[in-house]
Amino acid sequence: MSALQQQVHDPYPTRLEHAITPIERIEPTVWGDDGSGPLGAAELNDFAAQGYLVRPDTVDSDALGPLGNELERLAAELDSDDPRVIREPGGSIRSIFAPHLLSTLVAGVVQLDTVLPVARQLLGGDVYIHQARINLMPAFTGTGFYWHSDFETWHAEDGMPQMRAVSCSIALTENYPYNGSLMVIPGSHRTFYPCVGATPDNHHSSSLVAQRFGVPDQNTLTKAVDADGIDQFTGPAGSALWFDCNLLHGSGSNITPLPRSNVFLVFNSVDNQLGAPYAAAGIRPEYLAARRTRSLGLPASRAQCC
Ligand code: 6CS
Ligand code: FE
Repeated sequence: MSALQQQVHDPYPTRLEHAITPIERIEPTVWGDDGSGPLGAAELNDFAAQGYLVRPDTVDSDALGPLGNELERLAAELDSDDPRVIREPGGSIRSIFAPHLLSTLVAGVVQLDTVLPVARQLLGGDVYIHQARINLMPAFTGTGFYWHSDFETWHAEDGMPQMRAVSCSIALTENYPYNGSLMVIPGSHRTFYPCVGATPDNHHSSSLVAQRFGVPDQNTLTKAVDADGIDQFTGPAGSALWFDCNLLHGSGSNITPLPRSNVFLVFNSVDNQLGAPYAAAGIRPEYLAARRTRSLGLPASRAQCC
């Protein structure tokens, strides 16, 4: 164990030498209640049970054009060797990280009444952006994302202590069943699946294109799917998928002429700040795992004036 790694008891051990029994989730999935935000009791219960929730009309149709243009601007302006730009094996852009710091339009999406209040309600209070990215899943060349739990990576490599983070994936283009849309295993967020294999040094230089460490084995995935099946997030541009940090998800490749561009906003509770990695030798760059954080506070519409 490197000097950086946590010396404290690790409730979610992973990146091990050999397989161990899956671990029942310790934390609640929903931290707020139906009086603390826009989600009603039925939606909160759904999210707690399934680990995800689809919310149509999260971004207005009149904002989608400018956001699409912004994506093209970022893709054109960022240097080809900018580490925040992740490329597909064939060279097309796969992801752009930290778009909320590069674009005021994307930063504005964070503050929408259909976004920030939902994150605050699910996480039970003040939140900040742990990570944001645009996954472009480009036409013909978009390669998939193998099954994984984001929390497994954020715990092992970023030192995220608890399962108290949530992702909001907003479709910027239509998400069809056939253009690489996100698949989830409903209910899988209630179990932590420790993975075998030590984290390679500088792992993110490969994992963001094809993740081979920190992924569940095929036996685990088969059992999870046998038990709970697979759901898929599809819908028009402007729709949002909220999913728990520990929900198993993945996506297939896109061989269609139809890009599946989604912006992913990852909210973390201010009470769940990153520490030393639990299973990695060093910390990851700020654009992957924010450590210089600032609470987003209340939504602009609720901020007390004067
Ligand atoms: O390593 C990460 O943080 C990223 N990797 C994946 C496969 N999903 C979450 C996140 O974008
Ligand atoms: Fe992921």
